Amino acid sequence: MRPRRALVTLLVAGLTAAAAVPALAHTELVSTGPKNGAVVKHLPKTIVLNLTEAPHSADSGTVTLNGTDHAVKTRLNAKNARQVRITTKSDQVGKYTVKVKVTADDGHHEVFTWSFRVTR
Ligand SMILES: [Cu+2]
Repeated sequence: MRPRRALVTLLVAGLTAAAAVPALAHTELVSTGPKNGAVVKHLPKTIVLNLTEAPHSADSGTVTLNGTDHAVKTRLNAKNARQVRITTKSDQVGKYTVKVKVTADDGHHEVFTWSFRVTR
């Protein structure tokens, strides 16, 4: 009987430790606007990235077309800290690649990349 009691104690300790982890969270991708692979008629004035957890900071964002960055400003949405917003300039046709760097609450640097196309 003694070994079994020891095992149960270890399991309870393990569960308690695991439950404490999400306080400082890594963040994961929920969705982007436009979506990866989307075809749209105009470069949106604002491009968004939605995450599972509010990051500590949105560090940079680029919206690249043929080597030129069309991003103006990258920041966290003041009304929704899980959303990164990138304002853009100079609507042109072509394939854009978006790259967003954030620092999660757990201190990890994370990079999200996707692309979409503008045709008309
Ligand atoms: Cu992490």
